[in-house]
Amino acid sequence: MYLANKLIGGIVKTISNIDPSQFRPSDPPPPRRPQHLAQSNENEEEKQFRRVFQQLAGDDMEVSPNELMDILNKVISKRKDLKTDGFSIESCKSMVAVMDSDSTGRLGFHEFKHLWNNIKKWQGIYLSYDSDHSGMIGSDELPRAFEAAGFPLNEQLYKVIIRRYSDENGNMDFDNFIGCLVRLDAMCRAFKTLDKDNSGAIDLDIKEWLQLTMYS
Ligand SMILES: [Ca+2]
Ligand SMILES: [Ca+2]
Ligand SMILES: [Ca+2]
Repeated sequence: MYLANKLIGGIVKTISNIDPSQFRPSDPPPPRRPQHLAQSNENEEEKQFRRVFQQLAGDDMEVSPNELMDILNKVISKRKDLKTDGFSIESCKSMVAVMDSDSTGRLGFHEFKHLWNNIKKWQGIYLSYDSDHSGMIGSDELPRAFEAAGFPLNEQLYKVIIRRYSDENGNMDFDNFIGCLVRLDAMCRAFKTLDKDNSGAIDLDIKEWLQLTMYS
């Protein structure tokens, strides 16, 4: 714990104030489109992705948290440049929950594609901000990685994130990094939607608050 505190104290970049207008959450997952309409407008890349998706999703044509966990763990087990102890079912449930725009409890093609593209984007950031090539994002690498992902936070919030998502040495592995960003991204997007006048503050009653926090 002493070591972790020392490392956390070593974060160099400090932004004194958080400005939500600087957050760049990803676009919301698209609403469900009629299948025939969606398919006829697809380009070659989308068609190819759809074929892969059909194999992954099985007969119901939707990806469940368990299927998502299998896919992600299969893909990352082949990578030697990023450390991970594997995606847990809890983190996959949370990822499905925040991407499930039509509330089926699973990810349809467009929801899955949206999540997949975000994971690809964040994987690129993970690799380029792992400056010492340790395969993990250390507490000194974290602020710039999160800033690059569109979330310039302050020192206090980085500490909270490190306590929640990093190990006792202040290192965040790949599945924790993705799990954290999926959640942060969803919360910031929800905030922006609720902050209609862009004041940087929102007014919630208990029901809205619980909906927002229990959702992810
Ligand atoms: Ca992990
Ligand atoms: Ca769905
Ligand atoms: Ca590193």
